[in-house]
Amino acid sequence: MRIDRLEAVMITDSRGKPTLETTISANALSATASVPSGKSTGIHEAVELRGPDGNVAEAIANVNGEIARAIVGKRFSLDELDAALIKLDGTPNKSRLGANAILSVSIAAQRLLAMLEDIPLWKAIEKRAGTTAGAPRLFMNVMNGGVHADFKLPFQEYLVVVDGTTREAFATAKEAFEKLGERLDGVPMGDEGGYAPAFDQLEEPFEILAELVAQFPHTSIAIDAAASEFYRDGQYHILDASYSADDLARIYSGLVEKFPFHSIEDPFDEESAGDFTRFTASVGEKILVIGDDFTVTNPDRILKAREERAINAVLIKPNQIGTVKEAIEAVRATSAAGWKSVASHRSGETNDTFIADFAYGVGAHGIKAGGLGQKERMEKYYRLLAIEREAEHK
Ligand code: 2PG
Ligand code: MG
Repeated sequence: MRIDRLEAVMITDSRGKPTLETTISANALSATASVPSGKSTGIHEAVELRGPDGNVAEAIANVNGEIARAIVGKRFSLDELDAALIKLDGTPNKSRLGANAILSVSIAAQRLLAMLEDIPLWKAIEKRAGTTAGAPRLFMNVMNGGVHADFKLPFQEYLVVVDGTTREAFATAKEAFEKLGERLDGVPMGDEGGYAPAFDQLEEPFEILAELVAQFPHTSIAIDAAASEFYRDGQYHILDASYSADDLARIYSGLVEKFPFHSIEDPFDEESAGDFTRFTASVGEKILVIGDDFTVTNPDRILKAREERAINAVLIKPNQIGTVKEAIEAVRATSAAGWKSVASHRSGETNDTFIADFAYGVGAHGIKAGGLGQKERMEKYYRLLAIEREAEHK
């Protein structure tokens, strides 16, 4: 496609923080994309360009200036465009132009090409990635803790995992979410649209979740520990106590024995590969051990994790790496290791639903799109439901 126009503007995300929305045009058609923002970010993530007060003025100026000058009026395939953006930035972590600036262009272009080809976005992603599309399991974050809720709960996310068609899975997840709401009446919402209760016993949220999922078929539970956030001076700090990695592994193993677990994400600090490896060797037959901050959607880091046999599933967040091309490569590296991919939103979200099309298009094992208490999260579920209808009528 030959790009005719490119323009970024500032919008605000679900936390009220600024982010960018970029519109790209070709052949009298336009597509828009906006990018999310994480709070528990991995240290090896691509760099989100922000000013000291969190503004994205420079990232917007980079899209409207340098990037527009480099791509408007020229013809690109999607992979050529992403490669050109990576080259133009010239840094290993996209710190010069900003991964937020680059990703907004990369996603908008992917969306525009699907429009030009008159196919659904998920279909265009399936074609580009060479994958088999299909409905992801829903990993719905029903209780928010960690940095997403002032550590009222020690782990960052307590999720209900539901298998099945999106229609069935969403109906189940919604009913479970509402049931939990009756129990946690009056409890505030956390960053990802789930409940943010405070319990002082580690097992209490798991007892509630186990009781909840026992009422529904095809359900299990999961956590994102986001352990880097409570790791200091070689110790893991949970509910006023501190634990070594071995102690923490024993805690997780005890929970996995007792409750119907599907997965644990980032069980240890992002730099503690050896602890991941030992833990995966001991529980990897039973549950998924998912890397997020540990792998940061980076194909090289996924390859390294494969050599170390550190995990057996990978969280895929396009904004951790900065282009759709590299996010697809991360999915490929994950599959090549024989591992599962779970596509994920960020804790600061917009109404953009790209991640739903991405998850469906690459046939991801699951998707994390948050709780039902926030519009930005609901949009992803509505899009998944629409995709399923599109796929049925093709
Ligand atoms: C995570 C994410 C998304 P954040 O850790 O998996 O749920 O949180 O966007 O804050 O990194
Ligand atoms: Mg995570």
